[in-house]
Amino acid sequence: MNKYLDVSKEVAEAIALNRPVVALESTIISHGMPYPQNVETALRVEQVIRESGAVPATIAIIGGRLKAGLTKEEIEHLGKTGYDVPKVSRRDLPVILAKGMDGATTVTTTMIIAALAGIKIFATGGIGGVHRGAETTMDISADLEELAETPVMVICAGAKSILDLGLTLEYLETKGVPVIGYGTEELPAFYTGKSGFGVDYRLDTPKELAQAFHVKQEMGLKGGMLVTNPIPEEFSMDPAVINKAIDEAIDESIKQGIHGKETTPFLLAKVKELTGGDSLDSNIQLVFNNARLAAKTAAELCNLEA
Ligand code: PSU
Ligand code: MN
Repeated sequence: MNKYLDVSKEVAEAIALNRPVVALESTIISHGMPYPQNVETALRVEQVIRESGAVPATIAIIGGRLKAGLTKEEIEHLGKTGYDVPKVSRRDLPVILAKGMDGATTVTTTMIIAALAGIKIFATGGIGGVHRGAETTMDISADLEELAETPVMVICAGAKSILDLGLTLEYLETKGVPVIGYGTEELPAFYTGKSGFGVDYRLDTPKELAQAFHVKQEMGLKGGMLVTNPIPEEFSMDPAVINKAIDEAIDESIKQGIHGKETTPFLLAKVKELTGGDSLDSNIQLVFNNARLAAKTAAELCNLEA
């Protein structure tokens, strides 16, 4: 066990008994949604995972300790503190731990901590990727490098078109990360099921997802797998409305000179503001949808590993 890692009793027992566990990230709590919807969603998504037969492991850094499995109080603390909790990516880990600070984990650091704890399936909303204009800014999320390195399956609703989705797919191809569409041949674009870009493979059942991941592990190929699960039709947004908001948010971020780790949280908040909260409802629903698929896939993976 890593010396900086604390795994909650419930999560440790489930792992030891080969029972399904699903990792959840905490930047979505502190930086991805406003309070109190962030805390409500974080607690409800844990409930959804339990109802689907798995144990949730929400991941964060508390007092300089890597945590897999948070208490309700810890989730509330992260949600209430919001932007004042540092957003922690791979490069931030050493200093945050050395100083004994709290941190919200992104997809990158949630994958790192999940892998240290022995958790293989992780559900979230959207991942980071290659930003629009990256050819000059070089703003490419560390999430993509992590998917190339760390053996965790990330189940998301694709990526928001705050990113350059075409370049994000090219980057993942170069890095050898399989991009799977769950029940679709088209990469979902978070708020809508349609991006106009194709995925690498379409798989249609949790068992097929687990089998593909299992083969990758048995082969000893490093890195994870990206599963993109379209938002349910009834919660998907009008592409014209959401794309207009995204374009405006990006213009505003350029005008204000936003850069680095602030970019993604700024764009997420701005899009929410411009769409009057409709995007938040969609965001919450797609997280639940991903959590259900992750729980079922984790159960199938346990069967294969038994
Ligand atoms: N995209 C979303 N919601 C999020 C994030 C991204 O739609 O909450 C968060 C995730 O934690 C992701 C991180 O890992 O932002 C990526 O940040 P950056 O682009 O700075 O790498
Ligand atoms: Mn960035």
